[in-house]
Amino acid sequence: MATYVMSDIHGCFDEFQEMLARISLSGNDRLVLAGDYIDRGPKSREMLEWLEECPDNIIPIRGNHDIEFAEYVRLMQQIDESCGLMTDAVSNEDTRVLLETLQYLIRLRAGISFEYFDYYGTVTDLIMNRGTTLEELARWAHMLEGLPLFERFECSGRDCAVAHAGFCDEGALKKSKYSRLDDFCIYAREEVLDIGGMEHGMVIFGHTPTIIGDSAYFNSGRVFNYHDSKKDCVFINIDCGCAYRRAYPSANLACLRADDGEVLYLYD
Ligand SMILES: [Mn+2]
Repeated sequence: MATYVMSDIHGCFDEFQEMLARISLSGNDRLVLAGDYIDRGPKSREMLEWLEECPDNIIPIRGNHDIEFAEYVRLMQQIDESCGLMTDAVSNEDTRVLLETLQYLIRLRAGISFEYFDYYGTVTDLIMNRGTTLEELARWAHMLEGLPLFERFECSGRDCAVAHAGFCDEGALKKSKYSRLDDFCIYAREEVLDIGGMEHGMVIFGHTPTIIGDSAYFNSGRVFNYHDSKKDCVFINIDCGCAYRRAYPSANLACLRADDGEVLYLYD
């Protein structure tokens, strides 16, 4: 039995499927997905549909894009109610009207701060180009809101945590700018290396792609690995920026086997 970890698929559904085929995950293996399933790449819908149906040995956890998507859907539902639109949730036509109403309110700056609504255009694309209904959006929002923030397990003698952006002990959280562990797990950047981790631990995360030149995690689209000898904690950033491949040819999709640290890359 092996435990694999992937992160930041960001709508790169075909690449994800190809990696799944390559590792030929058996029923005894586990695959932990460290969040950010949607946005940027072309196939958010396929990714969401796959997540809904995925078997029990797949453990998806929550990323910032996933929770923000759910918030956009909740905002649409609020507008539906407060404007008395009576949207037929199974009608794409009605869902379009609801979206257009919300977009109109945003242009009017009608009292609510909406400016980041659908920042990546995924909700709009799903509705306008992929026939998506409010019912489907609400179902996906519910699913994403229910995902855990981290997965913790014992791995080759280490206390291992997989979380979207990083992980830290409750005690160390006070030293960060985040008041809740939830936010640290989803949004933290470079503070993960200073504040995060645990004694004899291993933190596997994504969120900051290793293709970004000025980041502490830069590693030319390869997995970033760091051992903090004081804490004896290993930090592994597996977000190799797959969804950025057009702009960054070194971007990649990585799959880590946590048991022995072996990394499989989609592109050589
Ligand atoms: Mn992220």
